Amino acid sequence: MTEFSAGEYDPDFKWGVSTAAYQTEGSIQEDGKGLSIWDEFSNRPGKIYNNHNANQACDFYHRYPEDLSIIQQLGIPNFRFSIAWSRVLPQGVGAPNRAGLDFYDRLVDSCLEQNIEPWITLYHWDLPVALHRRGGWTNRDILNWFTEYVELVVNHFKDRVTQWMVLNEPMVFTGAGYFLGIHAPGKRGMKNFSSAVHHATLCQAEGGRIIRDLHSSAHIGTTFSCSLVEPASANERDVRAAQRVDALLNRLFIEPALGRGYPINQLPALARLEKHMRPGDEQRLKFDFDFIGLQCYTREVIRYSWSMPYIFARQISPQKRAVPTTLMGWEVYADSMYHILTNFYRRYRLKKIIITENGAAFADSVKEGKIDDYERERYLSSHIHACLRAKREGVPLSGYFVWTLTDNFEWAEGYRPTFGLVHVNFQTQERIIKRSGQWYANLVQQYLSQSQK
Ligand code: IFM
Repeated sequence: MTEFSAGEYDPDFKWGVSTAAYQTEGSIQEDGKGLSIWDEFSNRPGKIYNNHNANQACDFYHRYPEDLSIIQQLGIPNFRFSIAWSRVLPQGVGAPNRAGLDFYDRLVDSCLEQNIEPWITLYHWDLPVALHRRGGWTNRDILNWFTEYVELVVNHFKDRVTQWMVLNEPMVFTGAGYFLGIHAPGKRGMKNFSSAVHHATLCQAEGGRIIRDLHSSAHIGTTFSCSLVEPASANERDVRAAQRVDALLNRLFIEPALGRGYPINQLPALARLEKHMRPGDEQRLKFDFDFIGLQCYTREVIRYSWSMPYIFARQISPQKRAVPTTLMGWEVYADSMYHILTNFYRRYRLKKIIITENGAAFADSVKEGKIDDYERERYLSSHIHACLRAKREGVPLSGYFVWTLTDNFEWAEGYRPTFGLVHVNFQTQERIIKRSGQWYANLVQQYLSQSQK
């Protein structure tokens, strides 16, 4: 059981769990939903581990009452989920789908009835296919499409929802989806990547402005994937290589929002972004978010490599370094969380940070109806301690959300890596709370009851 130090308790600290629409909802064509790029991509042979897809996923579309009652039973006060753009606007723009909005109405209302605060992410990677056909993130018109979508959703929910996040991990959906082609929509190359990056960064700020204009009491954030990046040696070439990777993984999307522009000095290949800039864009990239969501899972150790185009750097894999890893092959290294928090704070003096995701995939086994996932419990405990250590040292950290509530569809990795606090049997859809789920519930209760004293 985690113990906190005296004086550690912050009554406003937000403990939560995070999920995303595509990874959990299923029902990809039910009640008028349009298809998303992920619906299409994951149903193409050879794209996903074992040809899994999320056509049914956790069936959250029908089973959300059960999942919310698990959240309530665990006493977790905050629930982060995303809206599937093509469920509410099947063509991406134009006529809204009443049944899609009804679903999220039921979800939000059930959260509120159970005293669970809903946190909405507007975009967690599931672009409507109809917009992809028109160029998707590579087409600057996405600014207008995104505006229409955000206005619809914010106007619809602003009477009930205060907590908003614009994008989830833009580095991942642009990098994996538009440069490497391993995520939807499977595009590759610098041209696709650089245009997607610039348009996503514009939408990130524009989304913030729209929420602010329509909903004066909203608490507005956006989320970034980030990892501690360290050079493999003190050799200058490795140090420089690590700086380039840091610019790509940790600086690319936050710095323009803060008014610093793209980190081109640190990573010269980003100069390609300038081709997409129009007059006034530098200003439009900025937005003063109320909080920054950081999502940190691991660290990267980097060495110089002449053969990697643009970045001239290569990761030394955790397997090669013989360090402990999760099922994703990511190093387990809790200090990464501490350093990310202190580095981001030192570098940018952010006014408020929330860890909007952290968690781990380990192999679980069900024995006599129980899952004793000690490794996940240790991972979460050490990372939460790293967070609280940074907070004690003055980092304005005001929340922590576990990724994720239930085992779910882990993108190109399918259902193999399980991150959930709750096990899902994907044949029967039966849920079992894991040991780590109960452990997290106890930790949250302990913290909340102490902070109310
Ligand atoms: O499952 C993902 C999530 O969608 C975004 N952040 C990282 C998680 C684990 O890979």
